[in-house]
Amino acid sequence: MIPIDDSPIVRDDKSLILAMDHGLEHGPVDFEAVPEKLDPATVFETATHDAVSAMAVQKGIAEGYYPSYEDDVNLLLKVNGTSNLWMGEYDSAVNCSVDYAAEIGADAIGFTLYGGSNHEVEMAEEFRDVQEAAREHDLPVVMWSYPRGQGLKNDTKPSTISYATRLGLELGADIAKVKYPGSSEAMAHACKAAGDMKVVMSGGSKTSDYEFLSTVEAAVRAGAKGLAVGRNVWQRENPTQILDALEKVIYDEATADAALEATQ
Ligand code: FBP
Repeated sequence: MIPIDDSPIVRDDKSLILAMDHGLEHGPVDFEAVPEKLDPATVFETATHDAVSAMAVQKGIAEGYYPSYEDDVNLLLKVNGTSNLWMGEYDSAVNCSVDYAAEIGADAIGFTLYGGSNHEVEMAEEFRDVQEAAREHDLPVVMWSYPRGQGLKNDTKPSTISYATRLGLELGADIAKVKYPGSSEAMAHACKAAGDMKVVMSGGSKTSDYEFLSTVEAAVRAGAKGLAVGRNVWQRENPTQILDALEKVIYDEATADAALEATQ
């Protein structure tokens, strides 16, 4: 098993994962304000920025577009995912095997676990297969750890986010991606609950430059090892500018103010 710090998706102990699985998870509606981004190649271009340590996509996008970017982008293949058309209890179909992900050049595997869903047991069993297959290929596993379901009214409650990071550690993820629990203290507890596993913050819907960068700053100060982000980067008019700022906040641990001043 390769230490996670030696993986190409980690740079100086941190990661910045650019996610673009939204066409599946949310549908084309996420691209309405930026219709040119419906072409996945435009987001792969963004992922060639030095700050981006991996791009997270589903199998079909990887097959079609990754071959043109394999020298410049590290591939995180998300092996499960479900559309917004599905109206049942939270669940996620396993759409790609780890063997096939490795064959098409994945540097890491991504998997969503909805702890608390009525389907948690099957999802955890699917994760077991994925995690063990990933170990055989020496591929790190990033868990989208999103507690959700009938019994969970608030999916960003501090105790829920600490439980989410702990689930990642207990089940053998290398990195858990969680939503920001609302304060630096709560994020610090969630990072502690993760033991030696890395925690990255989930981007969320698009906010102002300052609001977004200051939340990332608070998460990094609390011990998060970076960010997995989609809309807050590629829904912007100038994704390069926000990536320049994120590079400073994540890797240099600069403040949001300093990063904005240096990049705008
Ligand atoms: P964002 O930064 O745009 O929130 O993307 C991160 C991500 O985890 C994507 O990988 C995924 O498609 C989306 O969020 C799922 O968001 P949600 O389940 O909260 O609607």
